[in-house]
This record gives sequence, C-alpha cells and structure tokens, in this order.
Amino acid sequence: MKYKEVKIRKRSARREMAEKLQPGEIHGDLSAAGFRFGVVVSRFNGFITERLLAAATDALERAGATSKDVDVVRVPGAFELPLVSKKVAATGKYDALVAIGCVIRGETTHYDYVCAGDFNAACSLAQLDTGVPIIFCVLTCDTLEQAIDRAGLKGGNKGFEAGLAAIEMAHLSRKLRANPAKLAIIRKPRRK
Ligand code: INI
Repeated sequence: MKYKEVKIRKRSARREMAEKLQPGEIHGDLSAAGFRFGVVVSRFNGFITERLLAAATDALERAGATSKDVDVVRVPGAFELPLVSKKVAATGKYDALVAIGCVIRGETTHYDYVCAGDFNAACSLAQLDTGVPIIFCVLTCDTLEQAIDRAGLKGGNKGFEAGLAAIEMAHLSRKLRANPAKLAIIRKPRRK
C-alpha cells in the first residue's frame, strides 16, 4: 500500500470516529417545579419593568412554579440591582434570580452615570460570588419606543426569555453542584 493511500485511510478512519462520538450532554430542563426564584425589579421606568416582570413570572408559572416559589423584591433603579441581587442571592433561599431594569438614554447625562456604574459587570460578579445564577434582564435603550418593542411588542418580551433562562440555569446549577468532599481534597494544603 502506498504511503499516500495509508494517509488517506487513516484520515477517513479518524473522521468516522469523530462522527460516531456521542458526547454526554449536560443541560438545564425547562420545568420550574421544585425550584425557588427571586425577581429583583427596578421601579424606575416602571411602565416597562412591570411588563418585563409580568412576562418573567408568566414564564415561571407556565413552567410549573407556584406563588410560594417566587418572591419579588423592588429597588429604586437599575443602579441598585447588583447590590440587592447579591444580598437576595446570599440568603441561600433561591435557585436563581432575575434582575429586571430598564435604562433609557434621556436628554440629561444621568443615563451615562447610571451605566458607568456598570451594573452588568456587578451582577456578573454577584453571581460568581454567591454561586446563584442571576439572569440579567436590563434593557438599555436609546428611546422609549425601543424599550416598548422589547417589553412585549415587536421584539417579543425579554422578561419571558429571562424567566426561561432562570429555570434553565436553576436546573443546570443543581446538576453541577460541587461535591464538598471533592472540593476539600482540592483545597488541601500541600505537604512540605
Ligand atoms: N434608573 C433606571 O433604572 N433607568 C434609568 O434610565 C435611569 N436614568 O436614566 O436616570 C435610572 N436612574 C436612577 C438610578 O438607577 C438610581 O436609582 C438613582 O441614581 C439612585 O441611586
């Protein structure tokens, strides 16, 4: 057998193996039963945030959550979302949170100051610190029309998507829960 032919056969065998490989898959289901959710909602731009909240709780309810499984916590504005979300997550009562807000660029520069607080990064940090998934459902829009589109009109409702994401992440987190015994081994100090 010629060298070139051997090479081609090897390559096609490798490709065949790759095609046959059926990797195990870990994913979050979309059933909310047996989980607890916290929804932190900003009062600012309430016309929008209330619609996002209604859609998020609708998603949770349709997936099997009951009233006792969902708590709503209200904050003044988007700027307050990270701190309060972190505090709510740290209670250990919830499997996932949804942080809801709406920032609209207005005529003043206040929008820029609110965004400069980088509540997106702060919410990310809060979920990494607490280990509780925090779904970021903050609309950042140039106009009220854009916000309305994303809160139930042309752009669908981002609150509903956030509710579904919270359910999926609650499942996934439970599946990937760390084994304390294994963590203790990893953290064991090295012998000198
Ligand atoms: N809060 C919002 O949630 N959205 C906005 O568009 C907004 N703007 O543009 O001012 C806003 N400001 C309030 C801010 O979030 C705080 O609540 C306030 O600054 C007190 O800390």
